[in-house]
Amino acid sequence: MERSVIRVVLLHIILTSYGVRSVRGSYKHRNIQEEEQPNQEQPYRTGFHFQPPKNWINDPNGPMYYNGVYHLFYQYNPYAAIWGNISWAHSVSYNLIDWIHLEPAMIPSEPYDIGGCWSGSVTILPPEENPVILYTGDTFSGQQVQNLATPKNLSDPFLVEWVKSPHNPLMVPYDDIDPNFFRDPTTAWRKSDNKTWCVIVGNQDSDGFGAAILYTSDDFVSWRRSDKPLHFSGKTKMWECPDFYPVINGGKNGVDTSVINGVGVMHVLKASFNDHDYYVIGNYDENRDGFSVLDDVDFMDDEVQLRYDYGVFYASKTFYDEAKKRRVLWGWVMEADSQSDDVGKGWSGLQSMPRSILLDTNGKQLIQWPIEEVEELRGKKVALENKELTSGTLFEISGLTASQADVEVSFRLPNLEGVDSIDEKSFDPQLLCRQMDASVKGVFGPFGLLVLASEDLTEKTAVFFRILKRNEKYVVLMCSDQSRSSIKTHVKDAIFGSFLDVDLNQEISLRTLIDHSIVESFGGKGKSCITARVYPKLAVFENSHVYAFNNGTTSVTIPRLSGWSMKKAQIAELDKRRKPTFT
Ligand code: DQQ
Repeated sequence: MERSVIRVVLLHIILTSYGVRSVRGSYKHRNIQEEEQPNQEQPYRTGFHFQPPKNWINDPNGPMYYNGVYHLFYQYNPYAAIWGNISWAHSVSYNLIDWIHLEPAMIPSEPYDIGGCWSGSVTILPPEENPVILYTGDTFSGQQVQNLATPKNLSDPFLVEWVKSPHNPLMVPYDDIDPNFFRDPTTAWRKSDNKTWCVIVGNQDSDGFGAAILYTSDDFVSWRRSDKPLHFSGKTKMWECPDFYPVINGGKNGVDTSVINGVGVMHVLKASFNDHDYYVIGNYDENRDGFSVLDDVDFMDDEVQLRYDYGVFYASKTFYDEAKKRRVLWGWVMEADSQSDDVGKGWSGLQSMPRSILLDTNGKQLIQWPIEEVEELRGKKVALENKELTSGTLFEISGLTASQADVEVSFRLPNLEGVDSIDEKSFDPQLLCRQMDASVKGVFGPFGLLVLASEDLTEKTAVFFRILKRNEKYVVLMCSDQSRSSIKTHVKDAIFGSFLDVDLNQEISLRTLIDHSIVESFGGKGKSCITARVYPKLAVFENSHVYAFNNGTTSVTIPRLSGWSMKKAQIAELDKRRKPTFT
C-alpha cells in the first residue's frame, strides 16, 4: 500500500476511535464542547474560525475543492509569530469547518523563491483536472517572479507534497515592471477558444498606479505579457492579491472562473490596497482583453467604495466550489493588538469564516453569507419574538456560551419621523461611526448588540445601526465599535463603519459570529460585513455576555432573535511521524 493511502486509513481509524464519524462530503465532528476545559492561558484562540496551532499566518492562498477534499493553503511562518520565512502551509477539510493540518506544501528553497513563497492561486487544468499552483517567489536578489508547482502524487487524497517546476521562474519583471511590485497571480481562466489561459498579476505601474498585468499562455508554462493591463486605477497604489471572477446577475449559484459569456454574466475585479479589499463590478471583453466597470463606478470613486468587509479583512481569495456550485471567499483577519502580544501568545492571524458570495439582485454589489456548514456547529438555542426595545433598553440574551456564539436578530422601525440629519457631504461611514459611537444617543439608534461584554459593561463591543437623513434621503449606518472592548489592550482602528443599502420598510437584520477574539458581523443579510478583533480581559469564557440594546430616543422592535452556543470545530494534525494528533 502507498504511504499516503496508509496515512488516510490510519487517520480514518483514529478519527473513528475518537468518536468522529468521517463521512465523505460531510465530515462530522466529535462533540467536544462539554468535555473541554477552556484554556485560560489562551483566551483569544478561536473555537470555529480557522487557525493553525501556532505561529504567524497571513493571506489565504490557492483554496480549492479537488477529489472530494477542500484544500486551504496560506502564508505561514513555520518558526515564529511574526512575518518571515514565508511558506505555503496546507490544511484539508471535508466541510470547510473541521480541518486536518498538514506539513507545508512549499517552503523557500530555490533561488527563485528563497526570500519567500508568497501569495498565489490554484487552477484546475482540464482534461485530467489536475491542480497546479501559480505563486510569487521572492528571489535571492529580492525580485518578485511568478512560479509553478504541481502535486507530486495525484493519487494522494490530500496532495501533501508539491514539486516546483524546473521551468521556474515563468514570469519575470522586465522593462517597466518594478521588481518590487509584481506579485500574487490569480486563478487562471480559459478563453472561449478553449486554448488560451489568462491570468493577472498585481502591480504598481511606472506612474505609481495600481494595475493588473495580464498574461496569456497555451501551455501554462510559457506566458506572454499583454501589451496593456486588464485594468488599472489612477486613484490607488499597488494592487496586492487581485482576484477576477464571473458572477451571474440574478443567479443563485456561483460559476467556474472560466465562464466568460452567457446570460447575466458579469465580472468582479478585487484588489487589496490601503489595508482593505475593494471590488468593482463590470464587463470582461475577451476579444479586446479588456474590463470595463459598470456605471463608471471605479476603485476609489467618491461616493461608492465597495469593500468585501469594512473591518479587518485583507488579501482575500475566492474559489469555485464545484461540489456545492458556489463561489467561496476567504480573507485574512489580522491581529489588532501589538506584535509583542502576538509573540507572547505564540500566534498571529486568523482566516475569516468562509463566505459564499453572490451578486445582489440589483446587480450593483455582492452579498456574502457564512457558508451553510457552520450551522452544523450550532448547539443550544435561545430565541425570542416581538420584543420592544424602548429608549435606553439593555437586556441580556442569556443561556448562551457568549464567547462562542452565532446570533441572528432583526429590527423593525416605526414611522421615521424626526430622523437625525447629517451633512450632505458626509460620505465616510467610518468617520460617522467615530463621531457617533455607541454612546451617542440619536433619534433612531444606536440599536444592536453588545457582544463579548463583561457583566458590569466595562468591556463591550457594540455592533449597531443608526438611521440618518442626508439630502432628504434616509441612510442606514452600520458600525462596529471596539473602543471599549478591553480594559487592557489598545486595539488598532477601534471603530468601523459602512452604509447599508436596505429598504427601511423591511426589517434590518444582523448576524454576528462571536468567537473569543473575532466578531464577524453581516448586516442586511450580507450586504455589508464588518469584522473586528478584540481582546477582552474580563469578558472571557463564561464571564462573557451578549446583550441587545437601544440607545436611541425612539423605540424599535425585535420581531425575531435566535442565538446559538457554538461547538468547536474539530481539528487534527499530522505530526512529523505522520500520525494524526488532536489539538
Ligand atoms: N502578502 C504576501 C504577498 C502579498 C501580501 C506576502 C498581501 O504576496 O502581496 O506574505 O498581504
